[in-house]
Amino acid sequence: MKHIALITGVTGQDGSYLSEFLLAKGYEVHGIIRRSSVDYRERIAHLEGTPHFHLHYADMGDSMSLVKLVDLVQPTEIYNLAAQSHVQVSFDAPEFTADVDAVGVLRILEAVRTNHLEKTCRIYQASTSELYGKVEEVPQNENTPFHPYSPYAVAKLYGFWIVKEYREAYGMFCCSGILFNHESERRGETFVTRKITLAAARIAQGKQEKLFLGNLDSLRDWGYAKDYVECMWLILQNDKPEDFVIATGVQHSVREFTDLAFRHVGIELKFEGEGIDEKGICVSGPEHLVGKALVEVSKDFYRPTDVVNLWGDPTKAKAKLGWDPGKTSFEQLVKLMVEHDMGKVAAEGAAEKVRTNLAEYLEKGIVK
Ligand code: NAP
Ligand code: F7E
Repeated sequence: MKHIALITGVTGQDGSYLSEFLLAKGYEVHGIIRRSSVDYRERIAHLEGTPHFHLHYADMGDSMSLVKLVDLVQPTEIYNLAAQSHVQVSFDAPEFTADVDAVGVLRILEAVRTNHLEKTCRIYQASTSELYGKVEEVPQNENTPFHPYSPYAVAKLYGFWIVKEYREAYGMFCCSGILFNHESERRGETFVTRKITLAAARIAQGKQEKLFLGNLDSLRDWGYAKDYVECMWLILQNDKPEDFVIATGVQHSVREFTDLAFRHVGIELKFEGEGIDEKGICVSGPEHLVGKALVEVSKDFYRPTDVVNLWGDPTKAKAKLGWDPGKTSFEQLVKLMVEHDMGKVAAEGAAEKVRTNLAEYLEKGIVK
């Protein structure tokens, strides 16, 4: 049988890695892109023009475009990764987030039903550890109760339940991967890990003075995105449609991530003070930085409600899918991201001004 995948969110971090993974497996891969005033498809630029990789305009807010595309492509697998995926932004744009992250899932399911593909097309839904939100149990597994704690999480909860409903009502092979945070050198630059690794690289190279962060105590289970896309595929190859928690089973704080990232660029920090007054002071490193506060806390990066204790239990994925949650360690992840960003910052050259502006906007909290 010919394997044909349709990926929504193909231009995102996960979409780009998943495309590479499926192409290497011999799939024909189709991705959805949206029209934008700047043609910015950095993460998949290297794939464009390769055989079996096709891009189509559509939008998660436009049912008709999805119905027509599913008819054209006749996918055997759909990976629904498209989302407004930034939790803090979901407080500023809750209605858009609900439309794309909640109703968008329904639109994909209905596009499959409208084209009578419910018995031949398997669907993966990008669900999230944010469903656990104000956590009721640590660590979290497939049986932990949900307590969503942001407009993003509430929208994703609808996505989770509508997938379950269509599985039971229509016998469709549709499943949710409840993925904990996964990062990479392709991670969006306003998520905390990438913001830290880029800032550490810029500070080390004299291109940024300070890094402003929000809640340093927040705890996350961070994995490597490249390892996680394999699991999305494994979930669809399982004998029966089931939901899975995907996580490393190891937890660290934002402060620990920051400390380690700065160590990799040769800067040792000592954290002093509490809450909004906490600062990361350089205690060893380049002479001109020693004694300076390189990390400070800004209330601009605090959320109205924040999820602070995520820690996943990947036992089921390990046992049933044979997936290895320990493939890339936390230390390896931080190292590979920092090394990548040291190279990127060094190469910025002509683009430096634009990047510095973004760094400045991030510092001032204009861009979150
Ligand atoms: P990402 O880098 O932010 O990518 C999101 C993708 O969705 C982009 O391709 C974006 O397109 C697309 N998109 C947004 N709105 C759209 C719309 N209206 N129509 C069509 N496409 C739209 O996210 P990611 O980190 O790869 O995450 C992939 C999925 O997993 C998301 O659903 C996210 O919520 C979920 N998730 C992520 C994590 C994580 O830690 N990364 C954990 C759990 C779940 P543009 O490029 O045009 O903006
Ligand atoms: O925040 C804290 C922040 O924005 C992580 C998405 O992929 O993973 C991601 O959502 C933690 C939070 O990711 C800053 O308050 C401190 O507690 O990197 P983040 P997220 O909110 O966990 C889940 C699983 C998804 O599903 C989402 O799509 O870090 N934090 N200071 C900060 N966060 C940001 N962004 N910026 C800061 O300055």
